[in-house]
Amino acid sequence: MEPVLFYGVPHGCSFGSIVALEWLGQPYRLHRIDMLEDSPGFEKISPLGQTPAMITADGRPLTESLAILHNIAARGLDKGLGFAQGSKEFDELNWMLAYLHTTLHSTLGYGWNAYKLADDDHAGKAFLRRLAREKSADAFAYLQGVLEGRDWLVGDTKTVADAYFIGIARWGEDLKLFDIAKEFPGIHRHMARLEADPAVIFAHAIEDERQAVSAGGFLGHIGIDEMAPRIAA
Ligand SMILES: N[C@@H](CCC(=O)N[C@@H](CS)C(=O)NCC(=O)O)C(=O)O
Repeated sequence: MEPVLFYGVPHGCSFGSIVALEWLGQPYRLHRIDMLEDSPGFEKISPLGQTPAMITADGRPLTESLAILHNIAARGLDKGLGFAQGSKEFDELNWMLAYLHTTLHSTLGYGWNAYKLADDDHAGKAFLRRLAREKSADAFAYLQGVLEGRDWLVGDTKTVADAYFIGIARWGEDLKLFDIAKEFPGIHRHMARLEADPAVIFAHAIEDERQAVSAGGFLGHIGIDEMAPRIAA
């Protein structure tokens, strides 16, 4: 059976997994999780209630972006989405994914955490936003250096790292921390290249519930009850 990806709105990091699935071009379905609402039953697939989560083709729940992206990359070696484990290129891809998650995602995460504080905790919010700006400025600056003279984050083709990047780099402006075009033109250039990609246009349309044109793999959304028989015991 085709895998199912659970993606989160608004603007979850699961965006990258949707893009990667589109690049892969193999059949898949989606399930939408509104992160601002309760999602009964989702805890059976993602115990922490976080997206992305996947039900693999053989019915196993799989959480964590990096695990899901590596699952997709392993099925897309022929397309250059990932590399054979043990190769230099695989190490580079793994390094970049880890950097994007543990540094860029984490530092921007301080900004999201500011929204979890009480409305009147102005000092707490200001502290978290300052931390987010300072730390993620360093993270963006480093990444901009990596991108210098390159078209893609790793190797000579787009990989799952580029897919993950475009889902989280947008937070710099979502959180009103930066004017990316002015402050990080190299990051802006890479974002603009990816924003023109049909898979990224598709993922935006899915998040925004607009008409979405798939490269062919998307078989539609599926309800959580419909999935129950497909999940391995
Ligand atoms: N370590 C997880 C983190 C995923 C994560 O932070 N997901 C966010 C959206 S970007 C989420 O689901 N937030 C809702 C929540 O934590 O309740 C991963 O890399 O997949």
